Amino acid sequence: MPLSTISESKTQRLEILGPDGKADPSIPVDISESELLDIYRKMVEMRLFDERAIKLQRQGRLGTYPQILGQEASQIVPPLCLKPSDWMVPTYRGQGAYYARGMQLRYSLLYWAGDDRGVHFPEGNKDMIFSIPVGTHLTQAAGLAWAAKLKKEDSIALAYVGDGSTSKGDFHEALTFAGQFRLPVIYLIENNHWAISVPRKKQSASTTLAEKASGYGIFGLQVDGNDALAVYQAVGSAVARARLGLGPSVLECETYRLGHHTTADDATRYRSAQEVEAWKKKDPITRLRKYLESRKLWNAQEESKLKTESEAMIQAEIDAYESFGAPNPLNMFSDNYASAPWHLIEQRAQLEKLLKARKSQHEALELPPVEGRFP
Ligand SMILES: Cc1ncc(C[n+]2csc(CCOP(=O)(O)OP(=O)(O)O)c2C)c(N)n1
Ligand SMILES: [Mg+2]
Repeated sequence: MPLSTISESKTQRLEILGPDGKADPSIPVDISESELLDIYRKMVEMRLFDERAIKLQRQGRLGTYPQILGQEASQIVPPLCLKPSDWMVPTYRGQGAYYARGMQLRYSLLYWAGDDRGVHFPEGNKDMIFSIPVGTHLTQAAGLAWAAKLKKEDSIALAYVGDGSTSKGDFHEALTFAGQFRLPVIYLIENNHWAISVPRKKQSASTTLAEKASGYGIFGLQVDGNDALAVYQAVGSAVARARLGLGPSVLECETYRLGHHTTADDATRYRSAQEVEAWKKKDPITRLRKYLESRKLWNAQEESKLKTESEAMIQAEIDAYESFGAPNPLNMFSDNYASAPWHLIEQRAQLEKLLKARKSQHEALELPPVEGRFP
C-alpha cells in the first residue's frame, strides 16, 4: 500500500513593519492614528518604567523584578485588542499587559515589593493575577473561556505564555481542551528566546512553537513580536474569530528578552553580547517610531515631550507606591480559601499573638487594619 498524505500543516509567519520602520503595503491594518499613538506612548512609558524599576531594586526599594525590556510590543498591544469584560491571564512578566489594561504602575511596584495590595485591577476588568508558577494558568484560561461559552457570554480569554513554559504538561492539557471544545481563548506565546538560561533551540525540537497548535486542531501563527502592527493584526483577527465562535488560536510572538531574566539573574553568564546586540537592531519601539515619523504622525519635539511627561508620571507613581506604608502581615492569609484549612488557622493565630506581643513591647509598632477575608 503506498503511503498517502492524510493531514498537512503549514505554519505561516506575519510581519508587517521592517526594522527600518517601512510597512508592507500588501497587508492593510485596520488601526486608527490615535490607536497607533496610544500604543507607541504606552510602549515608551513601559520602557522608562522598567528602567526606573531596576534602579529601585538596586537601591533596595523594590523586591525581585522581571523586566519586559525588548518585549514591549508583544506585552502592550494584545490587551488593547480586548474589552475590559474579556479575561486577561498574564504570566509574571506581565506588567506591560496590566498597564495596557489600565492598571496604575504603583500597584505593579507594590506587587513586586511582595505586598498583596498590588493585586488591584481597574473596576470592571476581568484580569487574573500574575502567574508565578509557569504554565499553571493555561488550563485556568481554558476554564474561563469554557465558562463564558457555557454562559453564552460574549467574553473571550487571552493567556500569555513563555517559550519555556510551552514544554510543560499544562500547555498540552490546555490546548487539548481548548481545541476539542472550540473555546474562545487565545494562547499568546511570548517567545523571547530564553527560559532563564535555557535557549529556545534547546527547549523543543519543533521548528516553530506556533506549529504545535495544529496537533490540537487549533489555528496557529508565528508573528514578528517586535512588530506592533503585526501583533495588532494577529491578535485582532484571533479575537474576532473567538467572538464569532470559530475557536481558539495560538500566536507565537517572536521577540527577545533584552534584559536579565529577573533582577536575580545575570544573563551575561550564559549568552553572548553579539546576540543581544543583533536583537537590539530589531527594537520594537524604534521600529514603530520610524513608522510613525514616516507617516508624519511623530517628530523629535513630540518625542522629548513624551519622555518628560512619562518621567513625571512614573515619578508620581513611585511616590504613591512609597507612601503606602507597611502592610499588615496578617494580610497574607486573606482571600486564599473559601474555608481555611486547620494549619493556616493555627499559623495565623500564632502570628497574631506574636504581633500583639511585639506591639506591647514597642508601642510605636502600629499596623494598619487587616485587609481581605479569612474564613
Ligand atoms: C511550576 C514552575 N516551575 C519552575 C519555575 C521556575 N521558573 C521561573 S521562570 C522559568 C522559566 C520560564 O521561561 P519562559 O516560559 O520562557 O518565560 P520568560 O521568563 O522567558 O518570560 C522557570 C523555569 C516556576 N516559576 N514555576
Ligand atoms: Mg522565555
